[in-house]
Amino acid sequence: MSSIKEHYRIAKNFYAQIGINTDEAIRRLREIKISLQCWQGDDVEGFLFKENQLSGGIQVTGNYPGKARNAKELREDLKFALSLIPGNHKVNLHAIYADTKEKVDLDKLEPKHFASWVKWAKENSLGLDFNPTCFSHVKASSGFTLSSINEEIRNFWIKHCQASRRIGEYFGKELGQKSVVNIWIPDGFKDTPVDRYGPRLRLMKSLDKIFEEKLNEDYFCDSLESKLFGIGSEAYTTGSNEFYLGYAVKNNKAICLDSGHFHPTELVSDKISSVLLYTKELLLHISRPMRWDSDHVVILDDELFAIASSLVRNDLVNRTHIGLDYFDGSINRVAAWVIGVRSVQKSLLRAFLEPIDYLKQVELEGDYTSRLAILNELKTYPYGAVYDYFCETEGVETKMNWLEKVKNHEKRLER
Ligand code: RNT
Ligand code: ZN
Repeated sequence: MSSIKEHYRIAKNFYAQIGINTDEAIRRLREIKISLQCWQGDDVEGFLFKENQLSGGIQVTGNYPGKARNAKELREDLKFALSLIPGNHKVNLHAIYADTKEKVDLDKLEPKHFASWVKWAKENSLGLDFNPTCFSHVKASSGFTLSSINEEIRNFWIKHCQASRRIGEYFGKELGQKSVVNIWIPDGFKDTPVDRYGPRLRLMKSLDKIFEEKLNEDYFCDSLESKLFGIGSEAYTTGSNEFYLGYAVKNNKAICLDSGHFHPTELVSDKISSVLLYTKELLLHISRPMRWDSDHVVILDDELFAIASSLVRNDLVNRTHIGLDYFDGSINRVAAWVIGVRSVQKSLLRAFLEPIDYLKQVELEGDYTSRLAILNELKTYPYGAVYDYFCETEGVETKMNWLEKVKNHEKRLER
């Protein structure tokens, strides 16, 4: 028996003693798709406007060699990353990743400009999500897009977002699974504005126009992402949390919670159970903020465990789309994906391995001593052995063995 199997047998016993079936936990984990952000592969450059600087108050630092320079390389890298991750997943595209020889601006994008992505997704049994790119573009140079005072600018971005929804619908139809179309805009003021209401009123009206067109929502879902501040928009963002939460509840849209978009003491893990009381679906942008919305690679930290527990303990997994959102150019970019996705999977697995009904019961009885003691003991239960077994059964490298593959691949890479 391989040591992985042997360790699994022991772990299975550990969990059986607290009434948990590890096979069932693996089965549940296998069903969860995580959306890999394509933009980690090339430092949010995209293919449409290579000459444009990344703007919108987001930033990638680091110049690790080997970043993808075109669609072919980006797909190769994504495919390689996915080969080191167990399960079936999705890829999250931004509009600037359109794969076309045509010189096309964002307001004129059509599904056909993403046909090669769809073909590739089909070949690799992947889902696709989508985002309009409301930054890194001349028409976003004032720092305002959908809430701009300039009607022509607003209309350009409205058209871009309308086009994006059609692309999302096309993805869903072609791939037989829902595509999430997430709108995030960078709009905001560096210094304290006088009029805080006007820009929000304009954003509300822009969104109303974007969502006017009735498309088939079996294939896609609209989602709205708020942000507290960005670089250059420290004093005010038009798209605040309150703004989008109100809009989403009123108009039946999904909310996107990005773990880097709140005050450092405010936690997304505690927002999930409130948001999903009022919206039918949620998108998570799992990120790792360090002192600010720094978009570090997601790792197994307390907040990731708390997010996973929040989804699993409250039975909210089925209404949540899980995506990653970080971009680190200082380490191997394929490794960055692998570390993030495997971490999210492990956090979910640990949550699936909790005796939730029992914990809820002791809580109900007011036995907070047992709650604290058991939760703390569970932290050192052998869920890693269960994850390794999951990897092995899916034909994926276990433990840190995937790293050697990345290193070998890197040596051969001629970029
Ligand atoms: C920016 C938002 C947004 C972007 C991506 C590239 O702070 O998090 O989601 O990171 O769209
Ligand atoms: Zn985000």
